[in-house]
Amino acid sequence: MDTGVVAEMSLQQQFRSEGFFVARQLLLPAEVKEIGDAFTAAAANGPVPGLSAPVADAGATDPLARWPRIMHPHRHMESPLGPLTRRYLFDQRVKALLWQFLGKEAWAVNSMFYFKPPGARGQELHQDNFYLRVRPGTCLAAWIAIDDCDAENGALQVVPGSQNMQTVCPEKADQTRSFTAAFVRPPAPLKPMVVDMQAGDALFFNGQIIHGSGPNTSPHRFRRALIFHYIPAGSTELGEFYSALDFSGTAVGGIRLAVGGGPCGDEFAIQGPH
Ligand SMILES: O=C(O)CCC(=O)C(=O)O
Repeated sequence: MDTGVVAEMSLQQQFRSEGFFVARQLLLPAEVKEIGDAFTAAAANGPVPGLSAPVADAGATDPLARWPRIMHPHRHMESPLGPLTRRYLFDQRVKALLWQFLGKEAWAVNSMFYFKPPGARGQELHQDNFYLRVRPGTCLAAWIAIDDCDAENGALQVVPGSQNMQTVCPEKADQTRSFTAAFVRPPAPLKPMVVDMQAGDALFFNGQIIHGSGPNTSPHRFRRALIFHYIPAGSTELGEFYSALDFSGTAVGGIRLAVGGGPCGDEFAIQGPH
């Protein structure tokens, strides 16, 4: 067996056993800058009509009222953000890693951009497949850091050991710390771990692992991230709000609508099905 095959097998085994993997410097600095500049310019005058998802409970002084997340930019080919997002959603480097993690092709189902400005609330611990409802198996996220991130500016956290948990019904989150309402309490003795990342790093994680982020407590630093969700090719069920594209950008038909899906992370004033 040649060493390349050994390396690939160990990456798949590592992802399957740990449920997450950080691909350091997956994107080049110029690519990160292009993405960050494009989304920031699009929102230069405030939320982008049709793309930004207003945070329902954000008062006028909440930084998320000014910088809400952008949902599904890949669907908006009328905006410069559409083609740009698709370029990275279907990027060959991402595709190659997904193939190694899944052992098969992936289909893309979601894209989001988070600005997370200074003072913004985070997104409490949750499991993605609670929202995406993929069957059989689960979904997979690619979370690409557009700024360096750490505990101060609200980096992503994962709970090692939770990667094979069933999807559980969440408790209520602390609304002063999280703009989304669900909280999945890690079972003892598991604890969240902050994943320090540099701009251009990509964190891949499965849809069962508990993850989320704390508030951005930094006075000046944004914590921007481009986030994609994928499902294994051949998935037969997917929640509402999502639709699948293969890596050529062609819509995949025949996937049943799962019961109880919704946007990833219901907000406080929008009550989800649970
Ligand atoms: O970026 C964040 O703060 C949270 C993102 C997240 O949890 C997700 O995309 O599922």
